[in-house]
Amino acid sequence: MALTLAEKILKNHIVDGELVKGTEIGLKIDQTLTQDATGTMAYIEFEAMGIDQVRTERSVAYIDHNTLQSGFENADDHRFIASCAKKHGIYYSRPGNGICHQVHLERFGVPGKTLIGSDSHTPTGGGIGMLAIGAGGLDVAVAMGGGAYYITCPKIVNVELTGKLQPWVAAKDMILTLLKIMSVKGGVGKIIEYTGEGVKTLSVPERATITNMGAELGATTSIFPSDENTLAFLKAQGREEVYTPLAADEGAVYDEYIRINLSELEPMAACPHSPDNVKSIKEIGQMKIDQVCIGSCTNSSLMDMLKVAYILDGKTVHPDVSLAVSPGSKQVLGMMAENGALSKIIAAGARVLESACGPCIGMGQSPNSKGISLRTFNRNFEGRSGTKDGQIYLVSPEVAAASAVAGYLCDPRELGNMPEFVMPETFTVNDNMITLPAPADCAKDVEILRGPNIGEYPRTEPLTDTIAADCSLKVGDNITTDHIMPAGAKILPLRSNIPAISKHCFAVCDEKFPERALSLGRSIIVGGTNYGQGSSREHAALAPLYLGVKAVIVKSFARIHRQNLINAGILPLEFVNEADYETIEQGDSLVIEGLLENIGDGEITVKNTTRGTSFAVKCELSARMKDIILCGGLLEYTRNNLK
Ligand code: MIC
Ligand code: SF4
Repeated sequence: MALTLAEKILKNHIVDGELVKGTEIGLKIDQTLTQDATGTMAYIEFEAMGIDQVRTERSVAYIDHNTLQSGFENADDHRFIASCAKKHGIYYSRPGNGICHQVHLERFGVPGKTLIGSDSHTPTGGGIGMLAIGAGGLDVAVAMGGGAYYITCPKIVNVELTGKLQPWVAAKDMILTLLKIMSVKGGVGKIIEYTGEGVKTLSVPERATITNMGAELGATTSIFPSDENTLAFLKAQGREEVYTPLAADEGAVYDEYIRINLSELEPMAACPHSPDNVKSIKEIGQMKIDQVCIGSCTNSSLMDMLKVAYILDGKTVHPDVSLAVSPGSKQVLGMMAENGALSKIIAAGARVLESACGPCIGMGQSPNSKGISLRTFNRNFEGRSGTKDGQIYLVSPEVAAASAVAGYLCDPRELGNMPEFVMPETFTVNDNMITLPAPADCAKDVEILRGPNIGEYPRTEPLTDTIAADCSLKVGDNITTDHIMPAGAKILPLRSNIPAISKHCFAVCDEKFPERALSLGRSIIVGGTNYGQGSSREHAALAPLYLGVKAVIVKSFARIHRQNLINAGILPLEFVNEADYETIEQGDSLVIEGLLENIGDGEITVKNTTRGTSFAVKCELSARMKDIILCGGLLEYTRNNLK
């Protein structure tokens, strides 16, 4: 039977279940990555599992998120992760070496392999034909220990690309266009697979921009074939030996088809506060801007930076605009220094930042009040920039640089002819910021360096047959993990300390929530559709767990967050009739009975004793997930199964 590329890789890695869409499958994971904001928890969890050495082909720990060291916390976390990496057989990418996804693509990714990462943008690896999936820290810890990673066998959407991007129109405009078509929930339960004549017109960095932002569609992952462009990229990285050509079989059948003609695309922007609120630059018009930020794992490759340098060359950033540039990796920054691009960017007045996530995760560069900020990033959720009323627009590097000079949102096609930007035949390779782990026979002597801010995994309990608790919070549709567990420079240093970070849970929606939940002891959250979209941060489940949340009842969930709730032993319940959402008010007392018998496939009745009403919810779980929930979460489940 003719297979799609994603199906081929799934088939090569399936260790549990069968390739039947909608059923749960377990995959063998070849590579893992962690970053520092999710990494400390992942290593605390790995330690709790009691495994000495990772059992993957390659596991890498990156430091890229929490690089602003305004207290001891982040530096302690970096030291902790470095020592765990050394002890357990993990490569360690030091702070300054770059953003995990950019560096992983450059130095470690292998076409046809599986990768899971404790970061939702792990699908960036799909740019070189990897099956790369974002997951919670605990799932990554289990995979590091050699355990399978479980997903619902996804539908496969074929995006057929034809034509070629016109001058000054970018890969970013393609993925923004797809977001406009599919929305932030259009990809849930799906893999997006790119095919067609247009594919070969896109370089690996361009493909990686597209697979990176596939995360915003809610997709399980996105993937491009591995072809001569992949070979050229790997060769330029001195890694051609890992290349294998990969593509879908002729006649492969997909679940959905979308066609995009690259030649017809134009510069686009995602308007506040959602990546799918996409309009063309023309439609938005000449809007005055306050800030421009160029970088992030979506758009910080050397190619992106060369374009920015070309646009800024000989110009000055507009006096009313602050321009920040963060190249994606030490390799990118180093090569920009070598080829003169960096000095052009500096001369124009850009504020050059270290190679890290930086402003993308609110680590500095928050815009002014009501400030309009153009960013080449992937998320513009409310408050994520660190300024509550900041107005964030997501654009291509071309739009960003041209607008930084103009002082208003402008179409880069106004710049006239575009020179051909070519990827260098060789990248400058210097892996001196990647520390190798200790040899396995010396590993037991490596001491784990734990700072005082590094806590423990919160206590979990086995599921009880009845949950009687009040609704401590009712929220609407498309709640992001940035609402549930905000990030930013002030809160991120608390990622290793669940009691402390829990004080900020839902701060964007309701600052009183943590206090209220704690005083209730146990409670239930009610939400709308696509609840938990965005980041993979398991803190969005661990903080509610610590605050006593026993169940979350919503219209629908985002994939990674639902899994994180299950992993934390919190019941993910969905309304059978969405209209019942309207019958509940915050503060209502709810009683859920018969759980032990009915979770898995049955309908469960929830009584609202405040209003004297009742409604049905469902909790579809595979047998394995049911066992996880019954024993109080994945950590307990893994411990039990290791015995
Ligand atoms: C993000 O972009 O939201 C993050 C920060 O990279 C997260 C991970 C985290 O919260 O640490 C993600 O995308 O998973
Ligand atoms: Fe870092 Fe932003 Fe990418 Fe998340 S989206 S990994 S914060 S650069």
